[in-house]
Amino acid sequence: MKLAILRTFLTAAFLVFCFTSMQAQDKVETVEVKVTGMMCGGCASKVHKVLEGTAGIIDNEVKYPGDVAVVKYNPEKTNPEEIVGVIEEKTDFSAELKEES
Ligand SMILES: [Cu+2]
Repeated sequence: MKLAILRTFLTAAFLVFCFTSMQAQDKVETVEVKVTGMMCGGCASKVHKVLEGTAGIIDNEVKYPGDVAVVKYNPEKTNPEEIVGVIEEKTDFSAELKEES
């Protein structure tokens, strides 16, 4: 009888643990930024490196040709406007948010 209670308690504790560790994970959102002015793959990798070094950005892929940066970020640490600002400030290219479709 006691064993059954203990087992129930352990199961419940385990589920709570799983739930809290899921909650603790970083939130991730994705934004697409149109980057204008890139002339080659080297330009794209420059933008990539700038984004890589920016706080709150988890992952990013800069496409050339295509002229778009797909940026995964933590919405608690940065936002799309800031990401656009960083590209404009630290590279020679212009950036703007892609229209949501
Ligand atoms: Cu280039």
